Amino acid sequence: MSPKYILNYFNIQGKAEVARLLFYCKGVEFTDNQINFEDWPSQKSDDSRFPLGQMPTLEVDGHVFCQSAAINAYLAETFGLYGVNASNRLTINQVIETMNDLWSDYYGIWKNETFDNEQRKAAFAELLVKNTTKLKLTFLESLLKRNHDGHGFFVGESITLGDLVFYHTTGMANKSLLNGFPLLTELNDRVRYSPELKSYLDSRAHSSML
Ligand SMILES: N[C@@H](CCC(=O)N[C@@H](CS)C(=O)NCC(=O)O)C(=O)O
Repeated sequence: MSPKYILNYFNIQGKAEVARLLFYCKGVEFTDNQINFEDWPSQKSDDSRFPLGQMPTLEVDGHVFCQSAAINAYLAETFGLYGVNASNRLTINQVIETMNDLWSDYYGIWKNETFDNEQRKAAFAELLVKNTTKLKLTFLESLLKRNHDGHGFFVGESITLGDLVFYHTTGMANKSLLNGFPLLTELNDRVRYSPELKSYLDSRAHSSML
């Protein structure tokens, strides 16, 4: 029998969305406990559910776990969505780390309070054409190309954690991030319209960020 899973997070995509995608991808039942920002202060100090005073947390049959990357890796491994060997996991982890680096550049601009709207727009535009951004995307496309010449997923025959992190992170960033990278663009669509995720993504209501 499948354990009883409860995923606690704000009602945004943020740091819990990859875990949600893992559940939907595998069709595993879970409680998606979305907490409003207004309700959070009164719950934050409940250390039986939030040992670090933060979310996401995952409850598995009443046992509580923190840290989104650890939760994602655990669910992916449990659901068979973390590749079939160390070499697959090496590829998946390279995807995850590269997306983390890309995202931290992007998020750094987003949360820079010294920028007004025009300056923020200009900084995003600059980031999109920066050599270091292109280098990361070129690297990801080269990883993708090693499997089915880039017309499938990062590893194996179906979606894994690497594809989900890629899809989720590019979805939070500007669409034009992938301009000039046709294989990565196709991968995004492959995940978006996959039979496993299509109906969830069609009806997804919570926004990507604050
Ligand atoms: N390293 C943690 C960071 C968790 C984190 O920063 N959570 C934020 C939301 S994304 C949070 O709970 N903020 C509310 C608070 O700290 O009171 C993870 O990846 O899970």
